[in-house]
Amino acid sequence: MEKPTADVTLYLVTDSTGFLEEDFLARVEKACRGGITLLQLREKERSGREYFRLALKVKEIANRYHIPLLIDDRVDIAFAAGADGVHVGQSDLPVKEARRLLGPHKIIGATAKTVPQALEAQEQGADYLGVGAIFPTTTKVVTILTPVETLNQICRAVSIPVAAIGGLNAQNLSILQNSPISGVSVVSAIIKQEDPEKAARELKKAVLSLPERRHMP
Ligand code: TZP
Ligand code: MG
Repeated sequence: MEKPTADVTLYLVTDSTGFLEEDFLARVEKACRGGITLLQLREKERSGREYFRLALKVKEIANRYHIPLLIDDRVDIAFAAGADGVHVGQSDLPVKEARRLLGPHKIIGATAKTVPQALEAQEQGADYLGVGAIFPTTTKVVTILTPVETLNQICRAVSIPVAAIGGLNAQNLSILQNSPISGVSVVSAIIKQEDPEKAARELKKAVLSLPERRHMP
């Protein structure tokens, strides 16, 4: 089994809150059509059973577009649903344990807000890092703002791809002009837009034109 590539260029993190399931799945599919390169199913309110059920449906869509699907927080659900990996935060299982459970062929992403956290995640076998929040966000999350300077220091400290996250959209992306990030991770800027396909396409164009972007992997 080959390990899928963690291309974080345009990384959609989902939030199904407030959408009927059919609409939510249609939005995910539109985002896939719009050119997202990586997808994370992120559910904070659902039971394990419901998270799993939705993961199977989202996996079916992601497969059709050959986009790797990661599951937020839950290694068990990632494994059970046959997802391509997991994204763990600082209060979830350590990267090392997630790696031990999932094996070498799955993608493991980790949240890092400081250089030591970033180095630790890399050392434990993370494939990429999510760093933020860069801007205040309207998505339900427990986070603090990460200065762009810290983001840049993290990028320079590690050799794995870094995705910036938090309140980012095509209009404010220029804040990352001098950042050696590999991509951006967004929720609202795609999933909550009237036309997620168009939103993804436009955002991707903006990401691809960031002058310091590091093309990884
Ligand atoms: N982690 C830091 S900010 C955030 C997460 C999951 C939410 C980002 O959502 P949005 O809507 O792109 O600001
Ligand atoms: Mg998490």
